[in-house]
Amino acid sequence: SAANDADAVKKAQGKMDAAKMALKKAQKAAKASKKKDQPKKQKAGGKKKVSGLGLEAKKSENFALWYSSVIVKAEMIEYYEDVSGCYILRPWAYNIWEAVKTFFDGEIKDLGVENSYFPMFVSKKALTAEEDHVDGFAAEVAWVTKSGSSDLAEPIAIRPTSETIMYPAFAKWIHSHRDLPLQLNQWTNVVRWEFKNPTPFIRTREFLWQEGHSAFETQEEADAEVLSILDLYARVYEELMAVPVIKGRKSEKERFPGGFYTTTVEAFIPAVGRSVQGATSHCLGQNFGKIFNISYETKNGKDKAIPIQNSWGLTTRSIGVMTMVHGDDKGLVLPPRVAPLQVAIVWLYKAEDDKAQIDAIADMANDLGNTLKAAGLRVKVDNRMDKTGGWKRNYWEQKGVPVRIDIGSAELTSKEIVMCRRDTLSQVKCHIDATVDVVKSLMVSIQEDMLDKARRERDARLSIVTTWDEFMTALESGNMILAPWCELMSSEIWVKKTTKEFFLKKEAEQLASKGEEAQEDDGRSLTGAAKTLCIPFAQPPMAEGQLCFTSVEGSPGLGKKATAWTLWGRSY
Ligand code: 86X
Repeated sequence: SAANDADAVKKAQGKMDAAKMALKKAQKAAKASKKKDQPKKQKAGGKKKVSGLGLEAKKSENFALWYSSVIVKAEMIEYYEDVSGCYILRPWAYNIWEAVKTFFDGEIKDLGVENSYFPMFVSKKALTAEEDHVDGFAAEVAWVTKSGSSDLAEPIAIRPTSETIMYPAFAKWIHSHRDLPLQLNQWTNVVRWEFKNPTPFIRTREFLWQEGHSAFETQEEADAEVLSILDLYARVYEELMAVPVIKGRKSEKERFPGGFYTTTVEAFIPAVGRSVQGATSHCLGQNFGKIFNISYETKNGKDKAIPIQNSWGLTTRSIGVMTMVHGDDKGLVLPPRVAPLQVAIVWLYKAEDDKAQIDAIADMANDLGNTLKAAGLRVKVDNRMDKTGGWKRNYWEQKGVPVRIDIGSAELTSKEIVMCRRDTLSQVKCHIDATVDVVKSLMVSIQEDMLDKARRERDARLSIVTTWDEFMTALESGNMILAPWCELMSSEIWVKKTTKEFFLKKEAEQLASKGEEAQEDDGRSLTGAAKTLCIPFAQPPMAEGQLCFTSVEGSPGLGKKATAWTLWGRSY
């Protein structure tokens, strides 16, 4: 049957995933053992080359390998060989998620939102009650079909999102206008069985998120919440993760199908020229309310009305975006607000130092560590005796700790502290008595400078165009594009199709000119269609009579007036 065929295809794909991963693993292992077998090379100047410690690739040369290398070496991710598309979040990553959680959770509570927890299982009947929102996603739903060896009476889905789980309860709780607003949130995992190639944090089959669901009497209240939440999402990205985002509304094609309108924060990864949806805040209107029979008696005591609902979500994808934006060829670079550790103190001694000298150095490092901790900073003194100073420096660099302080004999006598900034790799010096103040102000400047730098890099890759030719040129150089658009869905479909074909053809030509030699996908290839990212809230002025940028022969936008500046790009 067709269902069996589909299952077979899925199985085969799953196997291919597993095979690909096994291959990668084997290649990695081979590389590693080769390295081990090779004698350590001596660099000119007599300095030993740090072997097995550096990243396997440069960000600008092989982005995909660079990224997996960064997240593994920073100890954020452990690959989970058992099930493809799933990854272990190690404490270094989970700590970052907790920082996001602490901030966001506090802010939504101030808005009147309460936390709760709903089951992760949902019947087919409930899941598919609202057809529009399942239509495009049905293939991604994971089902539990057995307990032990016996089939369940009905297969049960694992939540891909919880609208259909929560709203039957909303119907029980909402009777009167006095029951509104109802604003609930939950911090959970969700499962979406995707078949596009998985990328840790960015596209995974299970991920962590918060999902907020609310119901209001008026459209105005719902609109206000959509925007307050979107603002919090922008703050998570910009103020915590130092990643600039563009706020806007999704096009008809890209909005949540079960909803009324969708707002989004969009980020950009300059290294690959790809944009990425940061988080979404939807107004669902009365659509779900009608289907799940949510209604209330209005203030006049006679009429029944259906509340206006919202839903909104932010996921662990944000950690991947931050890593991709800020990481460099030495590893992860963390903004101080979310860094699990803000300062790493490494102490070093020389072969000629005696025990008393070593103890004094260690004491100085630990005393300084305690002073910084007492001032509220997140600090670790690296007291490991089995590792060299060079190894430790490299270790904290790979983990992205914003500031590193090295303490040795020189510092013991001079009482001068050298702080190394992870973001710029530059040094700041001060007397030991000023360390708390200097580190505290460094935290503020690193946070600001990282956002500024990311914003400059993003802005340099944002093209503002008015014609189709300019659009294609900008797209070919991997830029995000702001263009005057007619907002017709047929036009967006046309752009998607045209750009997809263009880049497929180009890629085929490049392959042909290079011969049969297989090309490794290094994550920088410019294939992929362009789509709308959002219609930014911040709209530049539109020239009188401005035509749509797709106003060319063969396009549905031919001769159409532009109604909004719209952001386009290739996305994750
Ligand atoms: C869309 C909508 C919405 C609450 C959010 O974006 C934020 C938090 N939910 C989620 N969406 C689906 O509705 C969906 C449904 C099914 Cl059945 C599925 F398999 C995957 C889905 N993915 C996204």
